[in-house]
Parts: sequence; structure tokens; C-alpha cells
Amino acid sequence: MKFIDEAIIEVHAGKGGNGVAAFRREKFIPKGGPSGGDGGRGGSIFAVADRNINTLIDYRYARVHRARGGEQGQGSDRYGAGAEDITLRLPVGTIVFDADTGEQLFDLDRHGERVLLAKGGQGGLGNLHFKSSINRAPRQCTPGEPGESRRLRFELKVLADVGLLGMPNAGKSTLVASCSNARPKVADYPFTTLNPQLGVVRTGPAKSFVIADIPGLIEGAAEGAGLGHQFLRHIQRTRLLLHLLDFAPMDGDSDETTIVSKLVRDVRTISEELVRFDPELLKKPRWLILNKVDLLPDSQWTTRWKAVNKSLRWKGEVRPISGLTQQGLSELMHDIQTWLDAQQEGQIEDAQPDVRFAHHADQSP
Ligand SMILES: Nc1nc2c(ncn2[C@@H]2O[C@H](COP(=O)(O)OP(=O)(O)OP(=O)(O)O)[C@@H](O)[C@H]2O)c(=O)[nH]1
Ligand SMILES: [Mg+2]
Repeated sequence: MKFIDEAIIEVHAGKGGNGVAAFRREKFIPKGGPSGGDGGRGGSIFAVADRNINTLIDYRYARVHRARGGEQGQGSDRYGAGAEDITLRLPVGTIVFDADTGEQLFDLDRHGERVLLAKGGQGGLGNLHFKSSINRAPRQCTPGEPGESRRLRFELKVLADVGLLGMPNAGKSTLVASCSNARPKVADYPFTTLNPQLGVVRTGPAKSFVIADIPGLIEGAAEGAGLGHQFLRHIQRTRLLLHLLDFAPMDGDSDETTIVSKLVRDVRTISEELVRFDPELLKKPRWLILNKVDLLPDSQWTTRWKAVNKSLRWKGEVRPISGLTQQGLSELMHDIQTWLDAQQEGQIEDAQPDVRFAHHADQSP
């Protein structure tokens, strides 16, 4: 499934500092020579491809990136200091376009690849550069050059990191709408979702992942029941599956034993359909998400889960949440992020921290 993540930003490199005209003024030296220093270089803006960044979502929040100007030169031969450069960390695979002309500028397809997005202005020259045998007291100096400014468009083809799985009405779309920027349709009838949809979940600065909402699966999907099972291919390449279970099915007069056996059956049905589509899918890490716990009193879900798990013997992670009231949701998303991050390794050593995030502890070099 093609999903294009996109962001348009502005980059403004810093202006060079001005050079100055000054003369040596010392005791007993009545006419000192020129001593005006050069201005410092303006900060440039670079981009570096970093495999630890998954999406472009941060660049939809922070659209304008400005580097500082260089310092002015000063008297007594002192040069102005250069300004610090800024490095924007982008996901590997990002293509950079000039947003105004549409021209493709860079294709960052390698971890660690570093490119110049906007060059800082050169500092101006101080008058000490203009001294010559015929002009020993030059008053010339030049201003700093302006930094480059550009509007850029980033484009990234993304695949889902996390895939949702479950029966119709389990609350998959509600969950995706609560935790990501996607707005899938939600309704209280089965098969509301007809096509998979991807959303970006942002868990912190420079931290995000992509989640895929897919249609509900039912028993016999392999034979074409419901919407069939072909859409399972969209979660074949994900790294983690979230298996959503409606843990508070509303069967008015059912007793607890009936509900418990229905829940056990629901989980098994999905596992069986997974195997029938592709046995490899069953080996993929899968977390069981007990959804809609807002409908149950606090202690009931634990008791119910104990009963369900007597038969189910679930070995992996289990989380009670409510996609609707968002109970347990942000913890779950952070745990998923941590889990995904743990699978990736190799930070870029030479990348400077992005100044926008420099105050965040997790961005310290
Ligand atoms: N109380 C409660 N209701 C929920 C929760 N999550 C979803 N619902 C309701 O359950 C119904 C189905 O939700 P959807 O998000 O459309 O479910 P789905 O799994 O995407 O369904 P399909 O797309 O048909 O497979 C809707 O009426 C939701 O409002 C929840 O956490 N608590
Ligand atoms: Mg849905």
C-alpha cells in the first residue's frame, strides 16, 4: 500500500556578520593602522538521513527553520564568531524537492547521508584587508552576505510499522483516530472500514511510527466471508501486530461464562484466519489489546481476563485500553515506540542535535 508522507518547510540560513572599519588607537602611536575584523559566517542548514526517524510528522509541526547570523567584526583585529549550523534529521528515503520549482534536489537513501539545504552567508571583510602601499588608512569594509532561503518539500513513502487486527466493530478505527493523524470512519455496524488506511502516531519529538487500520476479519474470511482476507497483505511487512478484542461485548442477557467463551473463540478465530492467509503472520509479534474497558467496572476486566486466559494461555503482551476514552492509550503508544526503537540500532554519531529539540533530554548527543 502506497502512503506518501509529506511536509513543506522553509529554511533560512543565517546572514554573514558585517566587516568593520576601525583603527589602532594606542598610547604613543598617534596614527595606528587599520584593525577592523571580518564578520563571522552565518549558520547553514543541513539535512542528514537518520534511520531512527520514521516519519515526517515533526516537520508538520515545525515548519520554519532559521539559522543565526554571524557576529560583526570588531576593532583590534578581532573577527566576528561564526554562527552554529543547524542539522535537520530526516527519515532514510526522504526525497527533497524545491517547493517552488518542483525540482528534485536530493534523495536521501542512505543512513548518515548529509546534504546542504541552505548555505549561510559569508562574513564581510574588515578594513584590515584593504591596506595597501598607497592607502594605509582604508575606510572600506564590506557587509556580510545574506544566507540562502528556500521553501522545500519533503516526500517519503512509508510502510506501516504496526498493523491492527480484529473482528469487525472491535474498535480498530476508533483507536487509529485517537492515536494518529488519520481520521478513518467509525460506526457501530460491521465492516465500516473497507480499505486499509495508514496513520502516523507521534509519541514525542523525533519519535513516531506508522499504524495501519484494516477491515475486520471474520471466520471463513479465507473463503471470502465478510470482506475476505486479501487485505492482510497490508500488514505482512509490519513489525508488530495489535490484535484488538472487544472485551465488553454487549450481549444483553449473556452470562459471564458465555461471554468468556465467546472472547476465547474470537481470539482463536483471528489466529486461525492469520495462519490460513500466511503462517508467517502467526510468528509475528502480536500484542493482545483488550478494548472498550471503559464499559467495565475496574475490577471486572481482571477477573474476566483471568477466566479467558485459563483457556487461551496467551504468552505475549496484554493491554487493557479504551480507544474511545483513551484510557491506557498513551502508555500503550509509548511502549510500542520503545519496542520498535529497541529493534533499531546505530545512532548517527556526527549528527548535531536538532536545535528545535535541543532542550529535550532524549535528544542530547
Ligand atoms: N465504549 C466504547 N466503544 C468503542 C470503543 N472503541 C470503539 N467503540 C465503538 O465501537 C463501534 C465500532 O468502532 P470502529 O472503530 O468503527 O470499529 P472497527 O474495528 O474499525 O470496525 P470495522 O471497521 O467495521 O471492522 C463504534 O460504535 C465505536 O464508537 C471503546 O473503547 N469503548
Ligand atoms: Mg474500522
